[in-house]
Amino acid sequence: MKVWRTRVIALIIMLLVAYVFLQALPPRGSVERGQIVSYCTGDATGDGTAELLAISGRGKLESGERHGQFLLICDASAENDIASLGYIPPEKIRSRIDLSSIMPLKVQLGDVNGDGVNEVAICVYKTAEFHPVMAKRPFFFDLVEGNLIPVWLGSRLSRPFDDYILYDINADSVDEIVAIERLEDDRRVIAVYNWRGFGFEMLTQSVAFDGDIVFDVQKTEVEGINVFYSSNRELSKLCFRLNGDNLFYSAINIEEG
Ligand SMILES: [Ca+2]
Ligand SMILES: [Ca+2]
Repeated sequence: MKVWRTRVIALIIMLLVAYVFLQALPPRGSVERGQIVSYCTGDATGDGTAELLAISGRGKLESGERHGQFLLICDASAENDIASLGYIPPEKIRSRIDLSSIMPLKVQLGDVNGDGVNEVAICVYKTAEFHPVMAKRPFFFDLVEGNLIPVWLGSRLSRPFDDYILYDINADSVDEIVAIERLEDDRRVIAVYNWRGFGFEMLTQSVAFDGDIVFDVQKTEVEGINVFYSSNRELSKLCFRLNGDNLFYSAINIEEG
């Protein structure tokens, strides 16, 4: 009798452990944090409510940079789920667009043409008709009824770029493209582009830098384009601002840790 009681208690404990374990697993159809390559939130459709846009997938470029396969259109509240649960639950995913043929690396929202509605900016990795090598290219779409409608599928900017953000640097309520570009001698410049109705035209660019530049992705109180610059094992933070048509920067040294 005693043996049976012990076995029953052991079985109940095992079932409880299994139940707790299954509860902790993401439900079927959810997208885990590790599968999210890039995401942003904002009003992607111009209806006054925010969405969360995410690129999901497990691809990797030769450089080690991650790329995805899908663009997910989700409820904006999915941002909290990514932080608290570690995944986007299936009921928050409204649609899933297959972009595997253009290898998406990054998704951003910004109004680059000044019509008051955000465009969906997707950095893709692909060849172009007149530039048949694999490279990062800036694509812009409108999101209409769950479909991506091309606005401008750029084959390139002025030079190969490492990364770009959308930022209204001249405070005219229209976002500019701000790109970290590579010169032929491998130095970097920050270049700013404006929409001109048929494409983007360079507004201004910075001096050239001997070293690596990456955007500071933390939202900071400092107005301007904030980047980290590392050169000769020294790390500094640079903040770029426009003065007239010229791009100036101030620098703060940071202890490299
Ligand atoms: Ca727009
Ligand atoms: Ca602007």
